[in-house]
Amino acid sequence: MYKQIPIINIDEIINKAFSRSSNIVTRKRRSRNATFKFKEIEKVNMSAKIINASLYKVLNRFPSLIDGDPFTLHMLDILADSASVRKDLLAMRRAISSIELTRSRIEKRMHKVRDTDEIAALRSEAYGKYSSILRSLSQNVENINNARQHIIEIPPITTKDYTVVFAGFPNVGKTSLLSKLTSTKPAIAPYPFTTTGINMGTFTVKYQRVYAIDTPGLLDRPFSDRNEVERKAVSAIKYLANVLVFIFDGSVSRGYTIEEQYSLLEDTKSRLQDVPIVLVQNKIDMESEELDVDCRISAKLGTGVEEFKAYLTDVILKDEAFEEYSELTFECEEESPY
Ligand SMILES: Nc1nc2c(ncn2[C@@H]2O[C@H](COP(=O)(O)OP(=O)(O)O)[C@@H](O)[C@H]2O)c(=O)[nH]1
Ligand SMILES: [Mg+2]
Repeated sequence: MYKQIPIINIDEIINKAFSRSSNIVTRKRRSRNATFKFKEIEKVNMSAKIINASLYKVLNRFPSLIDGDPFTLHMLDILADSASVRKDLLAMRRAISSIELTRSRIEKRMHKVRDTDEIAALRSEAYGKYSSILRSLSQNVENINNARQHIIEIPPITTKDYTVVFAGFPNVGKTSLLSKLTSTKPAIAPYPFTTTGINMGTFTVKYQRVYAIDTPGLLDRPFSDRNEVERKAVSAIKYLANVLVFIFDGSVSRGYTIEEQYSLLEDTKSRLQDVPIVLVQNKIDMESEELDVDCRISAKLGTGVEEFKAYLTDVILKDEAFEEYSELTFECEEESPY
């Protein structure tokens, strides 16, 4: 989602601005001096325009640090020093204003001058000032480029997306069930804290897109066993989760005791905001202990999967947050039926 943020290269911006503006053509017939003056003024204007457009391209594609998405901002806070990124972006805005101010002042002076040498000198003064304004940004640019590296790793999902989060110990069948639930093959989205990324699929409830995510290595372990980075990664998921699907394995082959699994459930619940929870017992095709849950399934054989989908859909439809979300997205559905 943020991949379109360009990498800033000051030399490139300067070269582009000055070389393109040197190709100005004019068809209007003027005296030689007037043509010269016209072109020099155009160079001053056009190069400023090119420079500022390049800077705006970065600013506009950066997540807004004022009213941006809470999940994205939380991620940015974890991954980079967002307070300093804010300052760097502000410095860029100031540079844009300085360039524009310089341009308008020098343009005015150029209009008053006739002597071609003086005009050329003013044009070169403008170029010099533009360059030095840009060069004074070099530290900010370096910081912004570094922050960009982190930002492009943020999964393309936001707080506004209604999201079902899968949790449970490793091997209980989270990924198996996720792929049964979603209409599209789950994609692996990058998640900077895990080497594996997160599994992300979508399905539809009442014409609305719902995301389902499985976070390998994160919501599958007691919180106390997690390192600092993983804790932060979990804290970011809090902003996404609308429903928690917790999967138990009660089969004889289970790697964890039932008590451990309930304790992980409590642990996971306490890390998320107050969201509806669906308890699922998987692997009932194997000899297993019957647990007190909402759905008993075999993701492998498909037993109970349709019932699980119906149950989950019902939970989602009863969720006030989903109603609000539907109202929010109703007008901006991407796929038009026409
Ligand atoms: N017998 C049986 N095996 C299952 C079932 N669901 C998943 N598995 C197997 O359990 C293993 C772990 O499943 P996976 O979905 O990767 O678990 P995750 O680690 O929680 O994502 C895989 O070998 C699956 O084939 C089930 O309902 N019955
Ligand atoms: Mg998995």
